[in-house]
Amino acid sequence: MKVRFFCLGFTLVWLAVGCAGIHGLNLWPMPKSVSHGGQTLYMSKDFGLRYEGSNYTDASGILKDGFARLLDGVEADHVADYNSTHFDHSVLLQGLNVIISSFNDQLQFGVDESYKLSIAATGNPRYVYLEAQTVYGALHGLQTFSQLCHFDFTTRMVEVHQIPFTIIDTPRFSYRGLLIDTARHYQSLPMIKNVIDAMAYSKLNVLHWHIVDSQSFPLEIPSYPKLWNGAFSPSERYTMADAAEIVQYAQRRGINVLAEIDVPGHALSWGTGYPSLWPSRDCQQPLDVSNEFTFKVIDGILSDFRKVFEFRFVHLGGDEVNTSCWSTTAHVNKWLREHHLNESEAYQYFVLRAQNIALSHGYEIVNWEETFNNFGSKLSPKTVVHNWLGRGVAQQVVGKGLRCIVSNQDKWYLDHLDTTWQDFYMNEPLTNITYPTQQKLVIGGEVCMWGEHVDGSDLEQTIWPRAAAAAERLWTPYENLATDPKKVTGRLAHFRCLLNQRGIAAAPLAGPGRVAPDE
Ligand code: CP6
Repeated sequence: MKVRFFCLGFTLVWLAVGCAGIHGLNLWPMPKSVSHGGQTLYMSKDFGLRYEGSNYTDASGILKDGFARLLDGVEADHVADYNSTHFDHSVLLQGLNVIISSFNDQLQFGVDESYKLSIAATGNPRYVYLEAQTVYGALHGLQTFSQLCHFDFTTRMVEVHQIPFTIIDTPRFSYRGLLIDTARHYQSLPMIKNVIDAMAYSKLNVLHWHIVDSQSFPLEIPSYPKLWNGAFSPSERYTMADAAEIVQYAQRRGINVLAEIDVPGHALSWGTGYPSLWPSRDCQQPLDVSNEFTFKVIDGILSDFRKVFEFRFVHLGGDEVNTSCWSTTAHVNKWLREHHLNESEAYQYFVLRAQNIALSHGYEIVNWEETFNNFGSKLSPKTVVHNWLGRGVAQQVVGKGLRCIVSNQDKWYLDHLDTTWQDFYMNEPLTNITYPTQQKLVIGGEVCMWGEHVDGSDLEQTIWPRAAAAAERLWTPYENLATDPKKVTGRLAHFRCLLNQRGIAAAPLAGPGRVAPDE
């Protein structure tokens, strides 16, 4: 409730702020190709959605909802009614005509996200045309169109400039992620939805939900109902229905949810409800590798996940595992000797066994890069290696034929407050990867909002606008990206203003004033 009130307050204040400014097309992220003229049209009071030339029926209602959000976002309900005036009706945009080829509204990794958006030079009545293979491409087209609409507060009209135009667009990478961490600080459902909204505005398409960690286990697991005894408090928990609500909210905006259970490290909170998951009271992590119950619990969690988290991938962590207390705990040590495993072999055994459980539930796997660094050749070919430590790992991963997600901490960690939006913008996932077959294995990148130092009071302004800078890197063709971030400052400042208008507390770009002067 507090969060809702907070955001509403911002919305009301920001509504009074126009995002006028710089000439030209202030699109973010920049599409693949844009050609345009200089005519202006005005959105009709009855601006509507139609499907002429398409058999698409929008059975899911996803497009209709997206269109309603578009109208809401551009303040269409505040538009003056021209029917009662002597307004020249030939300059009115009557509606949006959408043509979608595929009836399949299932969201999955690699879904076609391309679209074409255009307004012709002439026509009576005038329409915007949006063509896409899938409804998810169409949603991106709606986002782009929303950025072309400007509400004029004096005339109370939504203006669309630069007509005629044709925009052809498709993402550079199919995985464009943002990590949130609900274990170090709980995040409310409205706040998570807010993050999802802003992801949709910037065309990010994977919410990596780092749900649990050592500090807390906030998620209900029906198979093992005592796991969420590890939550901070009874109110700081998510039911499975909550999780399903988040997944559905994200899906209807073209965003997949990548759920993570980080094992065997980062899992201390699991033992609050089931202490036998700890090697001992003195050694509470990593999870007890010698105990069959550990793998039963992982199996139970992933079987419950499968009912809610429909994305092709599940993230199994595998980072920062300090195995030393496996050797110093008597019963684990005995087990290691019986199985002829040293600590590092036991770590490998654990990760591979967890991988097999995930595979048995029909998931492909994402693991943090330490798993690759330690035993890359043993990983399932269905593994995507998630880089975080440094540069150069992606090159090695794709060299071994595995897929990779880039999140190098020196540039794409949002918890590093001294990393600037320019750093985020300039981080290139394909650095030193030149063979096209290897480039294809880099499925994308992800910015990470680790939760140790953020909660609902500062989450949004810590994420935005820096995550949006990375979003353009991941969306826009390499050839169209600025080599000097100064060239995009005005456009990003405009997008940040748009986020503010839509109720997202994005921070200012550095420098005083509404637009940072020259940085
Ligand atoms: N939590 C988990 C973290 C981090 C990782 N995993 C992390 C490590 C170093 C930095 C930031 C975050 N907080 N589970 C590493 C992937 Cl600098």
